[in-house]
Amino acid sequence: MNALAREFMDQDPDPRETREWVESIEAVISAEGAERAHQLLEKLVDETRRAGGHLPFSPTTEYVNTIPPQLEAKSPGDAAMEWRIRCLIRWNAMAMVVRANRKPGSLGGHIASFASSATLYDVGFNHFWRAPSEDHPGDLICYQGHASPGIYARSFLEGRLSTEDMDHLRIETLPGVKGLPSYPHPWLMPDYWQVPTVSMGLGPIQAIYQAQFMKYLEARGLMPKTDRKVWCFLGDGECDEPESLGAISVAGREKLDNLIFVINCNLQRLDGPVRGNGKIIQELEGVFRGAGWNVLKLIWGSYWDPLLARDTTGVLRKLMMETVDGEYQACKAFGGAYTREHFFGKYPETAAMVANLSDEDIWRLNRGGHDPHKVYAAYHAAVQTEGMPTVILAKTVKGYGMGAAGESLNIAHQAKKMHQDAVKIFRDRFHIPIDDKQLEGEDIDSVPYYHPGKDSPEVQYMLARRKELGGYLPYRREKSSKTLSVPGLDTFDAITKGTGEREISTTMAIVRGMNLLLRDKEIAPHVVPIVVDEARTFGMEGMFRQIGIYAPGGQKYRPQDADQLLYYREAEDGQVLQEGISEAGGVSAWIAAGTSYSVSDQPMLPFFIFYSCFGFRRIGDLIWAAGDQRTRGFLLGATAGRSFAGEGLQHADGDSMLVAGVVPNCKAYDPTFSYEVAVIMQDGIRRMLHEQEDVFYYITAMNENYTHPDIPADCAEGIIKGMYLLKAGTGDEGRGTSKSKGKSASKGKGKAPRVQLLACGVVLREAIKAAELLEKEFGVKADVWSCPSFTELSRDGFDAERWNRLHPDPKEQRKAYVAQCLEKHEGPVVAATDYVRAFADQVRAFVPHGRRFTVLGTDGYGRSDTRANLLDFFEVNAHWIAHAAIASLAEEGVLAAKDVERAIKLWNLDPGKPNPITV
Ligand SMILES: Cc1ncc(C[n+]2csc(CCOP(=O)(O)OP(=O)(O)O)c2C)c(N)n1
Ligand SMILES: [Mg+2]
Repeated sequence: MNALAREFMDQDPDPRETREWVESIEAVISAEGAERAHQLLEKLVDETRRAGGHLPFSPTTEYVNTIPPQLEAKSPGDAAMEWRIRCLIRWNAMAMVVRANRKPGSLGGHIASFASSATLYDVGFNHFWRAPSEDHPGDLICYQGHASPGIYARSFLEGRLSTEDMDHLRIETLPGVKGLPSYPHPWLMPDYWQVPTVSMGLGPIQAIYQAQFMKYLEARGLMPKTDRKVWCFLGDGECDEPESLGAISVAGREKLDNLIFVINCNLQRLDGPVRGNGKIIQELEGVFRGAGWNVLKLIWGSYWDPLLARDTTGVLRKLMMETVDGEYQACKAFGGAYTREHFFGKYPETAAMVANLSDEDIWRLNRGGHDPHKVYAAYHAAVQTEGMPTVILAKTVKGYGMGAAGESLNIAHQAKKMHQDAVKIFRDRFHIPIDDKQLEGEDIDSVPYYHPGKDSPEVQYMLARRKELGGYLPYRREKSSKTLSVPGLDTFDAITKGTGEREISTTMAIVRGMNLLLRDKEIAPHVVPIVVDEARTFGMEGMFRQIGIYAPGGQKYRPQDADQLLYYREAEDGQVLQEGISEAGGVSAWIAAGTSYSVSDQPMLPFFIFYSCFGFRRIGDLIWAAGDQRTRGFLLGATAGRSFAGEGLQHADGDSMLVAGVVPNCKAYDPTFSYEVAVIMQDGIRRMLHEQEDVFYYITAMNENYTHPDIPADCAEGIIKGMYLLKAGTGDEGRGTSKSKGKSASKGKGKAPRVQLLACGVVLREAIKAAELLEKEFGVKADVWSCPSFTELSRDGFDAERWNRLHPDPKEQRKAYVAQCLEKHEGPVVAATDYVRAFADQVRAFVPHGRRFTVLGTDGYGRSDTRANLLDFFEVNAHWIAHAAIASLAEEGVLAAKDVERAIKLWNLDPGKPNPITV
């Protein structure tokens, strides 16, 4: 809206006429209801627009609750009882953190966040959230990570956690001790936490795709249709993360009415106010409404209702709208008298409204998120909403109840210590029956936990509520009740057999592998191919027609290519998840599918294929979250490696294999031949679906086309462990006597010089060529090892090394697999990959003692060119590998410096060429 239009809108040239219109609509509301009034207004707006009045209407509404008091659903609960329970939970959550910080080491933890959201959680636990049971698949709750002390405190009252457990907050390394992670980590509490959330933004984006996947399972007939929901709690500061809001339009577009966001708008983040000079609730209202969400503002508690009812002129509402969050925060920090003067005092009318209230009364005017009645009404409306997701914007006070120790103070987030005076005030405020004597001193014992006993009415009430709602929460299912039988390697015959003359890429081999699975009756329905607008790039468009693209509501248009065999088929029960250009969305969908065995007791087999450069590098944190929550499935990094001939620079991934290797339960492979792909896939499916191991796979796929040999005998175990002998250097005849041109600086007769070449991915084929060159030009015999996983090799090696340090008895000593392989094959070792040197260098320590180890890799910025030129530029092609082999033989004294010089000349290597990492 331009300034002129705004001015026009702000002035009222004819208040009488305005009044008449308002009265008319009031009459409609009282006679026919608000919906009819809404309908009439829409009609009027349409008419105005048709006449050229294209003024946009505000996406925001007044700064008051969306649900008016007369439409609030009433809670069936015992309000007094629930208040007492909440007080106990608040106390124990505070005690947990304060005690942890009175121990040596001051272990940290958070009080203020849960203090602001206690009511939001309690109403959910008492009335809305269903645990999985025979009658219901259960809701999925994403808790705001640093509110976890409050969740533990509830479990403590329920008897699920003991006093000792509570005292083990952030003590997670003591043997035999069940430590409680300060944030939700399924890895550490696998029967409790479901979704790791505290990396800000990851909770919300995961919640959206979990909700999408629940609908997907229903649409495909894999789960019955139910009213289960995904509830996601997030902070108002957290909304600044792109991941928090970046996918909300997906939820709006797909009408995910099984999704509810509760944003705890305590107006503060870590450093200070979220929007000191604005209003975060209004901002979020506009954003979510624009994305097609049902927005429920929950700003004011019941004590405000009489004041708002008396606000016939709208001046209080105007004041509410004008006041910025920084000022609202100050009101809660400085109390009733301050609020009277600085807030209500702004206008005589509002000052008059509170003239009869004491400062105490003004202080008690509560915010919506602290009023269980209002929270209940909002939740009730949210679960009834059809056709759109709901966001509840709940206004709260950060550090509620902490008084001078943190309430509404800028330092609230990090306040984890409370002195005894503050502890006593907290006790009084929440009526905890602990007497002063017990609170003497400043040690751990002077902040005791309080449990009223398992037979107390409070605990009995809590247990009864949870029984009614299907059981305890949080709860995480560790294993699915269903175990799928796994196809044998013979299922993959089509890719374990060689391709003959036909040239294909490993990407094609992987896609073929997926297609073979889609023919397996038992596994097929569980396969979830996930793409982010790159299906065609990777040759997966055949799946569009074959199994369809999931489209809630089905395909409502005739696709442009409808007359073709492989047309773009969208379907309500489509199997492919097409997430558009969003790797964060794709991986979140993959997490949802890969945790479905736990969330829905429905094991699935997701394959998420993406440009490898946009994987670990771009969405690495989500992949860590996937590992933490024991996601099972395949990540496929396509167009992998630095020598990918495409777009250059950051498109050229030279690091994903290295980064994948640091995620503990990620098995990372860089296969070269289609049979290697088959072996890895088959074993992965066995481990994940049959053994139900909590691992996931990262497999790279190349777009380079070449012929693939038949699977050699007995290679499967080596492939899985990370290396096997692919081609032994032939014969053992005397040096210089073979096809070599006798030019080597041979030092006497004897065995031919020998080297070991280790490689993977596209570079393995260069190593094979290098072996031929070495033999032909220098009479050097090279054994070529295919190493699909340097990562697995290094993990095995470090494990053996550690074992040996701890078990010095020679009889108990273990040998790293790399050493076992190489010790029977002599000569220096050269490893080369299409990744940074550090990747293959991981196995250096396990190369048998005294053997020279040279690593070639592709360190540096990527660039575009042909594959051949890139391999040359990064010094990992056959010539550079062969040259490195000659140089290492020379260093060992087996060959001479002039052999190295000859190699340089022979293969046109430029000694003056700058190191690729510098250019
Ligand atoms: C990605 C990420 N960046 C930073 C942090 C550190 N951090 C933890 S809590 C917090 C403030 C959270 O504020 P808000 O979202 O408003 O939550 P509140 O505690 O106020 O409910 C920050 C910055 C984090 N956990 N994750
Ligand atoms: Mg906040």
